[in-house]
Amino acid sequence: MRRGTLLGYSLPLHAGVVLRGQRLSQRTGLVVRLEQDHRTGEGEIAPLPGFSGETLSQAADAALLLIRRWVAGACILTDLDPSDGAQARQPIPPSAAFGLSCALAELEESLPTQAPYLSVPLCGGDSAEFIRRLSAPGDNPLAKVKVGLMDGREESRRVNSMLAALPRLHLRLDANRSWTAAAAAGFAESLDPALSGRIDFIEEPCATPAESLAFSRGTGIAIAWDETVREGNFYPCPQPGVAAIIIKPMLTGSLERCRRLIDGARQAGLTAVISSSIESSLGLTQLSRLAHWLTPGVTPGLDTLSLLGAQLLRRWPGSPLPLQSPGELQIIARVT
Ligand code: OSB
Ligand code: MG
Repeated sequence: MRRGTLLGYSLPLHAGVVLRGQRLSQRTGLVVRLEQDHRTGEGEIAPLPGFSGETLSQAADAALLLIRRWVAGACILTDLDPSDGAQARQPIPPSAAFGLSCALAELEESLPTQAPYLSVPLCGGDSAEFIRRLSAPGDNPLAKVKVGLMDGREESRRVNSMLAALPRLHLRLDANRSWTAAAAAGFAESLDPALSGRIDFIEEPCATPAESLAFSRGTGIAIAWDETVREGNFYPCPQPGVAAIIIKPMLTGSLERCRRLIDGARQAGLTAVISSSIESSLGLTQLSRLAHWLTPGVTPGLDTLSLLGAQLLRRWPGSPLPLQSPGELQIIARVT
C-alpha cells in the first residue's frame, strides 16, 4: 500500500532578507510525504525566488503528477533524473526532483540518518562579534564572508582584520558575480599577502566565468563556481585556479544528479561543497546528512536557519527557534 501527501508551509523570514533585489518576508514551500507499508519518507520542495527557474505552483503541479504515478505503483526515479535512463515524459523542476528524491531515499533508507549538523558560519555585518563567535574553543576555524556588497578595499581590510585576529582561521568568500574586473582587482590589491593564503576560495568573483578565471590567474587566489554550476550543461573539469564547486541541491535536482556532480568534481580534483537555498530545518537537516554521506570532511554551507522565524517538523540540533508541527501545515493533496 502506497500513500502520498503534499503539504504547504510558510515560515516567517527576517525583515531585510533581500534576494537578487527582491525583499522576501515569508519562505514558502512544500513537504512531500511518501508512505509505503510502515515506512515513511519526507522531502522539501522549495523553489527560491530569484534563483529557481520554477514557481512554487509549477513545482507543486509537477510533484503531484509524480506522487500520483508513484502511488499507482510506478518507479519514478528515471523521471526525477532523466539523463540517467529513459527520457523523462516532461522535465521535472529541480526543487520537485530534489524533494521527491529525498522522500524516496528516506523511505528506502538510502540517505544515512547520521550527520554532525555542522555548517560553515556565515559572517554578517559585525566582524568584531563574529571574531568572538569563532574564537570559541574547539570551533571549526572556517567561516564564509559575503563580499561585493560595499567598497572592495573596505571589504579586504575587513578580511585582513579577521584573518589577523584568528591565526588559524580559513575563509571562504562569496562575491556572487558582483565585481567588475577592476573592483575585483582593487579587492585583491588591498589584501595582506601574508594572510591571503588562508582564503580557501572566492565564489564567483566577477560577472562572467571568463573574468573570474582571469582574476584568479592575475591574483593567484583560488575561485569556486556556484552560479556557473547551474548554467548550460555544466560538468566539473579541471581548470587552473578553480578549487571548488558549490552545489545547491534545491536548485540542482535529484540526489542522483547531485551525486553525479560530486563524483565529477572528485575526478576533476575539485572540492564539492553542499550549500543551502534557505531551506527549512527539514531540508537543512537532510542537506547535512547528504553532505556527511557524499562529501565527508567538507563542511557544508548551511548557516541560513537563523534567517527564519521557526523550524519545520524536525529540529536542527541546538537551534532555539520554535517548531512548526504537522498540524500547522496546509494539506494540498492526499493521494491514496
Ligand atoms: O549567495 O551563494 C549564495 C543561499 C541562498 C541563495 C544564494 C546564496 C546562499 C548562500 C548559502 O550563501 C550559504 C552558504 O553557501 O554558506
Ligand atoms: Mg554564492
